Amino acid sequence: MIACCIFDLDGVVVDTARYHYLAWAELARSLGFEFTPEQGEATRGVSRMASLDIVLRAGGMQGRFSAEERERLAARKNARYLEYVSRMTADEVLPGVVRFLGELRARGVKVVLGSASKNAGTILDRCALRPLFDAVVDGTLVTRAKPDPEIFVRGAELAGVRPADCVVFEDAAAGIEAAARAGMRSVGVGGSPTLAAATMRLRSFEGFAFEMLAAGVEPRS
Ligand code: B16
Ligand code: MG
Repeated sequence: MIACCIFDLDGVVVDTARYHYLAWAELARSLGFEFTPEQGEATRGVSRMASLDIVLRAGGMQGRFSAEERERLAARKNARYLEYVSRMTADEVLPGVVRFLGELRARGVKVVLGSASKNAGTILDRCALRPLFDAVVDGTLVTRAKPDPEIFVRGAELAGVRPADCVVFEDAAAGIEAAARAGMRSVGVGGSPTLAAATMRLRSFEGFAFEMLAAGVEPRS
């Protein structure tokens, strides 16, 4: 039975990865090196401080900064990121998402957000998505990042649903692993080859319906 669907935010509901990338690339440039889009892929689904480590490693600058300096660098990136987020609109919600979330709720399936981002609430409000969710678990509520299952376990608790009755939608391999460790099924969204371990795979929510999820039918694309 499927009683609850838990959605990652970046890469599943909205494409904020490009804003994360732009903000990290600007920070890298200010430190004197280029951070390429390919290198940016490794920050997908990864926490803010772990992403900073990826950026600094790409510039050969790991170990150069104190804990305080690292906090300041991350805060600078986040301020820039929030400038991009403040210009987001509901048009940036990925295709088919709003319809699918509405379909779930009409069937009495709980809809929960499970994102590593500390800015998830701001993004939901910018994109007028908050009323579509029964519960929100974000980076401000958990201490352990994916692939730890904490985010999803907390989401199931808030929804009052057993992990075995939850399905997680994720675009990052760490999130698919977190779902498995939480005892949940998973849907890998977006077509990355790193999502092979997911229970099923989906390119986009366009044309995707609850019956297909319940039957485990992957859309042809
Ligand atoms: P913040 P998700 C993740 O969102 C992003 O994919 C990742 O790039 C980012 O570093 C992380 O959130 C933390 O975000 O700096 O806003 O707290 O995919 O878990 O929704
Ligand atoms: Mg994601």
